[in-house]
Amino acid sequence: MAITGLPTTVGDDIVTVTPGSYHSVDGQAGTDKLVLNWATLTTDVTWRDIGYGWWRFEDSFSSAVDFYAFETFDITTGSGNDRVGGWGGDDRFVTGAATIPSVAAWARTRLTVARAATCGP
Ligand SMILES: [Ca+2]
Repeated sequence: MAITGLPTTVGDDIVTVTPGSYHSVDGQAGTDKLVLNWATLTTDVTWRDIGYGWWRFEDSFSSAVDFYAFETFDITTGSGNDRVGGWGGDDRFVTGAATIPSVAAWARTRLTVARAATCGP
């Protein structure tokens, strides 16, 4: 299944996304976690602000998720040159080659980088 954890509620939700599909999900109220199990991807995963409080993780090829009102992230990406982030919550990132923005903002982040990592703006 490409996405699990739906429908979201006003309580705490965990939504998990796997590769090969596009989804749009609103976490609603509560403390919600978005899980990306994208370890098999060989493409570059990025994230960006798409407006009105919505953000998107995508690989610009086969997989994307638009999300709103998620507080924490558990992100696993593949062998691409990925650039991902969160809000400084209790997140987990497992990447291949990674660029991790803003070191100071990551004091509470548990970071696991499988191979090369670069810290920068
Ligand atoms: Ca929720």
